[in-house]
Amino acid sequence: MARFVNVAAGQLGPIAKSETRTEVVARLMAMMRRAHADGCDLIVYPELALTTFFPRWYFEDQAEIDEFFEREMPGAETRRLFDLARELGIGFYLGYAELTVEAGIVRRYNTSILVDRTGAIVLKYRKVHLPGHAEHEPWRKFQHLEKRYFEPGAGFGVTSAFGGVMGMAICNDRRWSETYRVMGLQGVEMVLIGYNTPVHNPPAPEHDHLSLFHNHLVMQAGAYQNGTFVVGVAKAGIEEGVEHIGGSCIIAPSGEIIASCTTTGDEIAIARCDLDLCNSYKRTTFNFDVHRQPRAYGMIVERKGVTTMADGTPVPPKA
Ligand code: CDT
Repeated sequence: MARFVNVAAGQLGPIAKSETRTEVVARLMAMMRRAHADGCDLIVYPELALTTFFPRWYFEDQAEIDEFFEREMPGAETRRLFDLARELGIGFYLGYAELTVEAGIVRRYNTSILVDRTGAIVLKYRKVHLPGHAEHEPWRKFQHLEKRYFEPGAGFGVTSAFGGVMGMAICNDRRWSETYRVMGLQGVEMVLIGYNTPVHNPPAPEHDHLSLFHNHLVMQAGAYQNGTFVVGVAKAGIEEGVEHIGGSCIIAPSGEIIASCTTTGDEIAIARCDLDLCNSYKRTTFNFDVHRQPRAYGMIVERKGVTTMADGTPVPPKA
């Protein structure tokens, strides 16, 4: 029997620093209603979808930073989203900043959750690849302080939901082939990814004109090489003076983009995904059990990175 998931990429336009959680949740709910009216089973929202992308600023006051974090999920403002999901019978992926206390220690993560049609959280993921830098770098036009404000998560789990095997990643994770492969080895059939990607990369401005190309390149490769759907969803547009790419899209296991957003505002793009399309890739070209050679890949986990350039000079630590 065919297994279809009707999925919506729920792209957000910019969120101002002054915008309240209540206002943002109202935007998310409006998109959820639209996705449901269009017959969707699941809507995917961006990374850090409840606030502006605050790691662009250096804050000294921890209390000011913690204003951007959720202490419970659902919390007072987000409960309405869960209630609507349950009422409509639609699931969602939501990215947010998570503050939690583990064994008496405060921990902060860049997190996403997958919520099923009953409003239950069925999977939680904490961003592994935190980009940017940890120290104040005022020379930049804007900063990227994820390494200061979050700690990395532990890994990439998957779960059975929506009739298939679902996995999650967050923004910078999508640039790393390991992200998809670890989930591919667990049989993932749909990888959900929210992102906030500035067009301008201060340490490498020569890449700026390629930012949309790279966005699609990495997600299309991840989909094809692992025989999985990928749903990539942006917070787009000019947010607090910083331009972010859109380019939200749904990618088939063939690597082809089958639906995409065309604006940089609040917009949904929808695709009817036949999860059984994954099988022809997983059973042939990317039949891991038949073709992979783990003996040859030891360095992937043994070595973290290259410390010396081809000419013998140290790799400069640019973030
Ligand atoms: N949010 C996030 O992870 N953004 C990064 C910007 C890095 S600049 C190349 C991203 O990978 O899109």
